[in-house]
Amino acid sequence: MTDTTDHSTRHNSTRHWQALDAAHHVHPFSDTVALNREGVRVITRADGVYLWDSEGKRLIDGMAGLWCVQLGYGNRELADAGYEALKTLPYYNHFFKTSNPWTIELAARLATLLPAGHRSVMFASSGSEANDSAIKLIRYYWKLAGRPEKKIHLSRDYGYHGVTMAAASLSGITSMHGQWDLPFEGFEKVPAPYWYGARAAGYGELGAEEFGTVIAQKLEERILALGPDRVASFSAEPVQGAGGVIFPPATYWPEVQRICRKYDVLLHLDEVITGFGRTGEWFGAETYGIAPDIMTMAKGLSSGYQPISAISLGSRMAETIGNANEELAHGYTYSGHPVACAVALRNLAIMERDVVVPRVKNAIGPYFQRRLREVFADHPLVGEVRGLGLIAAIELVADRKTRAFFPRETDVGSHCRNYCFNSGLVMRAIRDTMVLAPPLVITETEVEEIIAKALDAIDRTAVDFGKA
Ligand code: PXG
Repeated sequence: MTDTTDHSTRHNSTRHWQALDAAHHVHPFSDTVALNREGVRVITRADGVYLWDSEGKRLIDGMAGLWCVQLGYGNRELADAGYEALKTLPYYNHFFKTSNPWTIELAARLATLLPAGHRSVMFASSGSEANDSAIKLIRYYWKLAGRPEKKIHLSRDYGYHGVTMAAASLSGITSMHGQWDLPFEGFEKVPAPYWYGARAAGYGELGAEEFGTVIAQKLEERILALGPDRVASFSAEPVQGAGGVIFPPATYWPEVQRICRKYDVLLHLDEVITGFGRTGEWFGAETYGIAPDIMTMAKGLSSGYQPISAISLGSRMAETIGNANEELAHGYTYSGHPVACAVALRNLAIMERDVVVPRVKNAIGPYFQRRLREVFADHPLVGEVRGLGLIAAIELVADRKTRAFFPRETDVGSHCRNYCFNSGLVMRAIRDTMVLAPPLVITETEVEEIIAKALDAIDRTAVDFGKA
């Protein structure tokens, strides 16, 4: 019999939803058996920086969803923009020599915000699709440029670029590969500029600046070993997000750019997390002075209110691909979806009107970073606090002096994360690195609430692991 229940109206039915979820819904990045034993938390509404679950429990969202809700939840203007587009043109495509005003205006507005030379964009619906598209466009570029043998794609350990077959191949988080026999041939990794982990990784006592240069030069060594004629591209996040919130030393990006130019390797910047104000500039490219050949973005483009991503081309790629004189055999049903574009357009307009990005750079970002350091830098369980703008990491370590990590199986990070959830804070654990990336509209009072809850969780964890 068909179930005609309108589930959206069934409030306070946590167990009912948990049972249906367990029976019918497969969760991303989850152990189904373990999850269903525990029962999912059902999030039923959100406003500002807060979420509520079906039991009425309130959580402060220290992760802006999945690093994406720049303007916070419950933004009426974004909802209205989507509703207007839904009523006017809920769907149309760009395949039949057609376009629509929202897609066109979003592309034009992005062109005013993107790094120099980036004047054209292609749309998709997720970060993974954008990165998959970027790899295709890079391969196409080298074919058009008469160098089809350039087919090796370099990226980094701890890189996260998504889950499609190519994006997962680009990713350097090894647990993402085994189940699918990835990476594909031609996807190679170089080390990440993870200075805090340098000693544990056997690099000895290098200072951060020197380490940045040494790691960048590993890229050069790998290009030379593979043969510069075969290397198509280097893909990297300006700041590595899901791999552990890794900030490169100041020496890293200038050296990487020198190397890419020297060997004619295209630089693909993945701005899916760093884009749209996270580090205090519109893009991480500005923060670090990077001039990418191709860039991918998603998440904050619509504050997560609609699934939308974009690939922007620097002048070199745009000119070659734009003048190919043949059909570009790529694009999705939902590329440039009018509703998603309408919401993204309004999101960018609000960010500009309310000077959201300068506030991250000059006011709330510095406040957040200062308070995190004041509260956690000398904590007995904390090895390092690092961050910029509204993204930060707190390393939980076994020994502050030697920078020794806990054995991986101890899973101190998840232990701490569970305390956070119980006290009503969403803070993510990546290995034993506690991570925060709150909505960009967060207030100082809300920052204090996050810090108080995080301190309580880290104090309790310290007691449990004998570090109090
Ligand atoms: N690039 C980067 C830098 C990302 O962070 C993607 C690409 C892929 O985007 P889509 O939209 O296909 O998911 C991401 C996504 C986590 C977590 O646990 C991070 C992401 C996604 C899911 C979980 O930190 N980042």
